[in-house]
Amino acid sequence: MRRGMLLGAIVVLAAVVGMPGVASAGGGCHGDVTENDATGREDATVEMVDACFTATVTTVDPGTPVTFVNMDEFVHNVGGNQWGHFDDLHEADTYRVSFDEAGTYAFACSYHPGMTGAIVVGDGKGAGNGAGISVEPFEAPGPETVTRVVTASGGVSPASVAVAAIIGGLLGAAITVGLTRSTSRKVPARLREPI
Ligand SMILES: [Cu+2]
Repeated sequence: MRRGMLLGAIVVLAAVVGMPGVASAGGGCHGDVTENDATGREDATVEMVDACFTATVTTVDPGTPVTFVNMDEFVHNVGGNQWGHFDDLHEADTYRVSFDEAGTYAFACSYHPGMTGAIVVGDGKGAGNGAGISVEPFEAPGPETVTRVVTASGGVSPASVAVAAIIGGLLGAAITVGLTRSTSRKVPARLREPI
């Protein structure tokens, strides 16, 4: 009974955390909610399969490392609240994180609608944010072990990457100009006078 209510709250929480993103054609998670009780285990794995986090909800003890692994041929990411791996995870890429404090840690992939989930740590009662996690440095597997293929049916299209790069470049230029201007305003006038 209480577990059912908790699960409902988690799904709502995950939906709130979910960000609008690039939806691939026919993409998104349309599967049922799945659960994995990994309490008492030394580690847990959340697979990204068919644009779904599987299991949707994984329960672990505090401090248990959780490995996210992308089983799809297209990219995903793991966006949490002050934690996560927001860069693209390609096929076979993994992201490992340990949740040190009890809480409900919701997450979502920004590319795929409905691709949400949560890690319930301990009794699930806690802030559930990045203040209580430890992350191992991300290392992409070498090219000899992974064939990275972004298919037309999933992931980011080259066009959207190009648009994002242009927008990023413009933003960077605008910030640089802004910083330069604000810096020049801070210099006393007498120092800017020719000697
Ligand atoms: Cu995704």
